[in-house]
Amino acid sequence: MPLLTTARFHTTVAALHQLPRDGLVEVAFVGRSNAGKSSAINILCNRKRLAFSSRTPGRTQALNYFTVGPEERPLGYLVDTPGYGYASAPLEMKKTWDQLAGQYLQKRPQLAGVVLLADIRRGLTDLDRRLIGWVPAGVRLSVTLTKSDKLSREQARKTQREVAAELARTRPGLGDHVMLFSALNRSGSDELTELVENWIETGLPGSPQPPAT
Ligand SMILES: Nc1nc2c(ncn2[C@@H]2O[C@H](COP(=O)(O)OP(=O)(O)O)[C@@H](O)[C@H]2O)c(=O)[nH]1
Ligand SMILES: [Mg+2]
Repeated sequence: MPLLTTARFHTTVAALHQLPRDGLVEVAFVGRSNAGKSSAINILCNRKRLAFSSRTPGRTQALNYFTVGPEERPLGYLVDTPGYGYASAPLEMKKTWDQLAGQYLQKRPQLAGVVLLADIRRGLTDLDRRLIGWVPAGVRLSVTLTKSDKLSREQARKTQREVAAELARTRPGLGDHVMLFSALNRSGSDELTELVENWIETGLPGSPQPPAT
């Protein structure tokens, strides 16, 4: 069975001390509120409402964990993070984001990779750039431009090239990892699935491979 289709809800983490302690690798999905994080997780896992597609952006201020892998031998977690950049979010909420998701991204040893999702119509924003700066050098990072169905193929490719060029200047190799994605028509979903599965299967960069069973 394809790895991500085994995904099931594990837990909601509202404070750092609640993070799982089992050491399984994690792949985090990050991005502005409304960028399409939950929709993308649902598509990758081939489930309609696994990650709740919230109609109230900025409301879900917690990390949501989904387990992947066989029931008896879980391989890792997908982590849906709270969106940032919700314009009318009270300051308290913004602080919570920095303390929880911000700290999580910067300090989590189990973090194997980060998928940053950005609405293709907006491109990268300063909040996205700030977040990219937080991802430690050893953690893999990929940028996915969501809602590609909203632009013509030509316009989408143009934005992809522009974002890639900017990222290539920011972080070595990152320009090669800009993908186009649509939860509406599923374009790009095979590519993103493959990437995330690969990150989970290969584990933490630099760590030994799990023994073959
Ligand atoms: N047209 C289109 N709409 C999308 C796509 N992905 C998400 N949306 C819509 O954008 C809104 C926010 O999506 P959601 O997944 O909840 O974003 P999140 O806040 O980042 O988790 C919802 O109304 C989705 O239906 C996409 O690929 N294409
Ligand atoms: Mg969401």
